[in-house]
Amino acid sequence: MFLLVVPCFNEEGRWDVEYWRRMQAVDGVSWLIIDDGSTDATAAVAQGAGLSSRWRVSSLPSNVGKGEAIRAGLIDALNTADVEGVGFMDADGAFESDDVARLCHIAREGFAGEPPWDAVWSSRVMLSGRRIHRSPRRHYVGRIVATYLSVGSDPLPYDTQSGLKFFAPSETLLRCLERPFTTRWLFELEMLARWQAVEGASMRIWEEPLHSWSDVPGSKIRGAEMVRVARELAIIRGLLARPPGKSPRGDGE
Ligand SMILES: Nc1nc2c(ncn2[C@@H]2O[C@H](COP(=O)(O)OP(=O)(O)OP(=O)(O)O)[C@@H](O)[C@H]2O)c(=O)[nH]1
Ligand SMILES: [Mg+2]
Repeated sequence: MFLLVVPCFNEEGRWDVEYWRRMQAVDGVSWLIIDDGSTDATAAVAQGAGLSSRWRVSSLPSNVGKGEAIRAGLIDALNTADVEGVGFMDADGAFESDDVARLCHIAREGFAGEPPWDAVWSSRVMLSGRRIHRSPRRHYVGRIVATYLSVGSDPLPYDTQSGLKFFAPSETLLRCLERPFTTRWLFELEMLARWQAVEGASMRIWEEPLHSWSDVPGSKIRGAEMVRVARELAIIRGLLARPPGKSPRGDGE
């Protein structure tokens, strides 16, 4: 069974009952909805949406931010019996159930492969024939940020900020989640830096292009949160910086 954490902050307005019905029909996936101190009726709509025992809602007393809500959810998921994989997915309806099922399948095989993958991350790549509806502005901002972070660090996945990711349960993953994240929005990158520190090697990530993704209106990253993201970018760049003299291949060139 895979356990996916869904961070929610004031998602009442974007909640789509039919969408969550489709998600709950995905085989082998259980859901842990984390209501992060919402001030609207998110908790109630999420509670009402559960169709089986594979759906759980947990409410945090106050808003701690996406990274911390996911950290709490992943720790909870890793302590749940019979999990073969954990992960998280945005609550805004951007991902389709077919992709969730497909990536779950890839993760299931990859986590058991030889050598095993540590994680499967979705990627919003506008390949021909896919339905990736992302505003050009957000796409180009994303590319600039990715380039900024990759200069001077080891290679990063193409799309580090896509909100659907799976991880194989492991002691290393638990250790990466032990301490609170410094960042709210770039915690996945903090996880990569922690992984490197714990394992002495990069997280082995299989990145899989999505078939569908849509930019759902009502983004929470606006105004002051934009300023916070800019600050977090500088923090992350420091965390990911390669020690001087070390090439991405580690041969000192
Ligand atoms: N736990 C928690 N989750 C949050 C918070 N703010 C936003 N989220 C969740 O984070 C996810 C992504 O938020 P969005 O507002 O869709 O972010 P976005 O700017 O549209 O990002 P993309 O969808 O990746 O383009 C959603 O599941 C939100 O509910 C928060 O303060 N706490
Ligand atoms: Mg969104």
